[in-house]
Amino acid sequence: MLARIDLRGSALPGVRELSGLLPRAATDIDSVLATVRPLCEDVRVRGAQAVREITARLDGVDLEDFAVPQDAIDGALAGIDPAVRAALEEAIARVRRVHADQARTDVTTQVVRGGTVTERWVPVRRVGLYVPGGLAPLLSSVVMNVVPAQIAGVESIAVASPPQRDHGGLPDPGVLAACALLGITEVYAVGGAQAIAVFGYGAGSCEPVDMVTGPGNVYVTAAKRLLRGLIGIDSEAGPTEVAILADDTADPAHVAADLISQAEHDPLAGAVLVTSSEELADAVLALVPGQVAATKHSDRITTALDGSQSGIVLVDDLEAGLRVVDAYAAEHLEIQTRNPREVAMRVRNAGAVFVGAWSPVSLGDYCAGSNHVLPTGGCARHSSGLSVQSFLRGIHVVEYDEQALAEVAPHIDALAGAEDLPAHAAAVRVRQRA
Ligand code: HSO
Ligand code: ZN
Repeated sequence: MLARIDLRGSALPGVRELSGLLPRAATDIDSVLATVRPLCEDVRVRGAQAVREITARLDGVDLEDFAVPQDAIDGALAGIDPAVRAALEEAIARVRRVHADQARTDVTTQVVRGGTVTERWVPVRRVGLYVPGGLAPLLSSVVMNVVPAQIAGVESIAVASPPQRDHGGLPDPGVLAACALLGITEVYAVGGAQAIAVFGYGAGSCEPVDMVTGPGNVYVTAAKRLLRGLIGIDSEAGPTEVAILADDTADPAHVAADLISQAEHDPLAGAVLVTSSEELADAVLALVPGQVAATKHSDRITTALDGSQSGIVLVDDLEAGLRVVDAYAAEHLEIQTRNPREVAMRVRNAGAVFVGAWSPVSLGDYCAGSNHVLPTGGCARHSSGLSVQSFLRGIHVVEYDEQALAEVAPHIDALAGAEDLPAHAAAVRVRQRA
């Protein structure tokens, strides 16, 4: 349970070597591509009939039409537990508040007299959101994907989620209720790689989309990789992970609970504590078995915490701890140290940072207002979580008048000459009066 990695006593290695020493799941997308490719191809060629057969084979459900009828969406909302409805409404309101501040406005830069470049922010027209149903029906992910897309101005949003045998072949009712609350009327009961293929190629009543977002298992991720280019994707999400940077002021019961909370997602989930306090490490290790035993999904949590992707990293001091968490680039990073806000502001690499004792990862998963679709597997070194920006494209609109072009023409001439592209220069020269 939670292996120890002791990095104390000698200078830390460079970032690359350091990240090799840290626990992390290795997901092999390539190995499932061979399975996923023919399946996607089948959906492309045979459309709805292929979807029906694949769904019968993989989900054990025979659906004449995988489009979810509106009355099923409305019915799910009517039947939802009022406490869950209230929680979804609160989550939607908070996520909207934060994401409204991400809206972009067009900016025009006057480069020279008579020459402007305007950056137009234009939403993607049609987006498909995938909501997994496997180990947990992630209704909160509906909120995290739909809200930024709506604020960006995406005009057409479709949701796909696996059919559930015990719900008459419909997606999870909580997922449908979340769609209803967000005004989503186009929902498909289709899961896995086949859902991504439906979005990419179109099938049945589902028109092709321009972009697919949302988490999923390794098959979903492989399908996203295959179709990338034809469609845009948010990211190739790997198993979820949390890192906690803590000192001796952290409460070990909080630390243990937060490590366990993310381990609950997946046997491959990563939970990593980075600390300079041996006492804290010992206390957390002592608390984890009891907390795990007391929780519902103790099997997969145990697998996750025992796995080589989880562990406790001991460091000499906070500075070393910061270097370690930057090298790890966690999807979620909690700071449970003295002056946690100051420490948080020094972090370079993390998908989202949770500051102090009262901001656990679970808050961000549901109700902080932040987005929970975040870069995994170290991608936080170069990528951000899902946002309004994810659904926008910046289009430069270039407008020069005759005089402004004439003034810069010699420079274009020189650069085109240096690149041995004389037709480029000629396209400017042909516009110049003799
Ligand atoms: N922790 C997950 C999101 C989630 N948690 C959904 C619960 N439901 C990835 O950020
Ligand atoms: Zn979570």
